[in-house]
Amino acid sequence: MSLVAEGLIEKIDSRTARISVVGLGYVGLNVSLSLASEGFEVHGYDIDGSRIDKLLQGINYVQEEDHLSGILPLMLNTKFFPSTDVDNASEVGDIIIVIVPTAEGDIPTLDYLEMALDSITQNDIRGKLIILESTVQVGTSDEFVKPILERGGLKAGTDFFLAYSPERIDPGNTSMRLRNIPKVVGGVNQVSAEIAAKLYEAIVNSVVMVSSMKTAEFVKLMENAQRDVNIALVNLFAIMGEKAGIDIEEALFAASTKWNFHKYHPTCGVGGHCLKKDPVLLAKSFENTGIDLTLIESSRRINDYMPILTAEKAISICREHIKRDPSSVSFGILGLSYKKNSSDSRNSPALFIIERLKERGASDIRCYDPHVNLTIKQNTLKEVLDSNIVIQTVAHDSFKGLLDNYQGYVIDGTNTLDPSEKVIGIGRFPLRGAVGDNILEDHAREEKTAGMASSRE
Ligand code: SAJ
Repeated sequence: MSLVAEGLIEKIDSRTARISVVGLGYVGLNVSLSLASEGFEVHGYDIDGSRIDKLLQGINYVQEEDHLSGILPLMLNTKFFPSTDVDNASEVGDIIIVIVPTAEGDIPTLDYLEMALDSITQNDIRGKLIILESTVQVGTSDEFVKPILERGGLKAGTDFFLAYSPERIDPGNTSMRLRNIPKVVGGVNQVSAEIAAKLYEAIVNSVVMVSSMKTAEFVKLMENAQRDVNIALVNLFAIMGEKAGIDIEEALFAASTKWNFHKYHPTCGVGGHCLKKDPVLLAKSFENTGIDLTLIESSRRINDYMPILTAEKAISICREHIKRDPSSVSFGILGLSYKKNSSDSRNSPALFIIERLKERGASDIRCYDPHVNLTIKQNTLKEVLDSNIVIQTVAHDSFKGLLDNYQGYVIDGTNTLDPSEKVIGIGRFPLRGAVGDNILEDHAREEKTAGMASSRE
């Protein structure tokens, strides 16, 4: 190992290495404050001045990561120094971690990454370690990042060190924090990976080194593509159940008694930032290779269809049961975020359901979600419960029991309510007694187990 590399390792061991983190979203802020809490001097950079202003006032703007609110004031201006002056990142830091967005909405873009790299190359990066955490197509670190950093004639792996380590933070997941989520790390060469691993060992319980940056990039995209495809498969099972008059939750409950059946739940849609984008990035990584990517692409189509299917259930209730045109029926949307107990509304199924209802003539659509401060106008809970049809799109803990006395029709986009003549789920039918009761307990037990399993990691 070169003297320079040994010097960096020593600085990490002695906590004298100065760290620059470029990009202070929920991941960058988590990484910055974790490193600062471990004694490193961390300079956090973001081009968004309002974020820096908030941080300088000790305000944590990441609602889901409220545990950071207690840490920020303790670290501010002692170990954590927020700034908008990104061009300074590589002047100040021995190690620069780049965690900037790689999508505009759902559209992949490297514009922010290029801006960050242009700032980093304003200064001499010799002897420094640069780590990319943002989710990117396979090959981006080698074919996009490395050439930009080598522009001045430097050689990655010897003049400076370069690694890739995918972020895995799940905002709001209190049982899985940065420390207990294994961190995958790949380097442009072995020594780069070793230095990056040494840094992460200070803030995570386990580091998983892989043999290259593209392997680490591939791991991240695999994780989310696998999840998206599995959710699509269970949604397909639910659509089959609708056709055959088979209750999907009863069938899933029975199937999951097989030792290696992995259970997912059909819902009104797959929202969020990760699962919409990452499978697309994986497919784009292998387009023009001749590989048949239909599985990934058709899974996205199935998951994108679920909000349509949910909205159409409400439309058919208007026609077949209420016997009124959708334009003269009121719809209540219970839930605007994309997953349980989250305030994040990115790609929420609710938004696509509302869009479809409007396309089908609905005009009286009322929304309520106390977790979400969306720009779209929200109504009161009472107004939603006064609707002719309620569509529950997410199973917030705070929604438990809200519909117990509701007399109208319910479309249960969460499959957590007991189905009946007036409570229509996704691939659900009124059940015989026993199995129905077990299913709800099963949901709760499964979520608890999942939480416990992950906290054991
Ligand atoms: N969903 C279903 N059925 C399921 C599971 C999820 O319809 O069986 C829906 C959810 O309702 C939500 C969407 O899919 O709308 C995404 O849910 P998610 O639990 O995958 O949550 P995300 O999108 O926040 O995924 C993140 C990812 N984390 C990172 O990329 C670092 C993902 O890899 C994690 O597996 C996931 O959190 C998690 O496990 O919580």
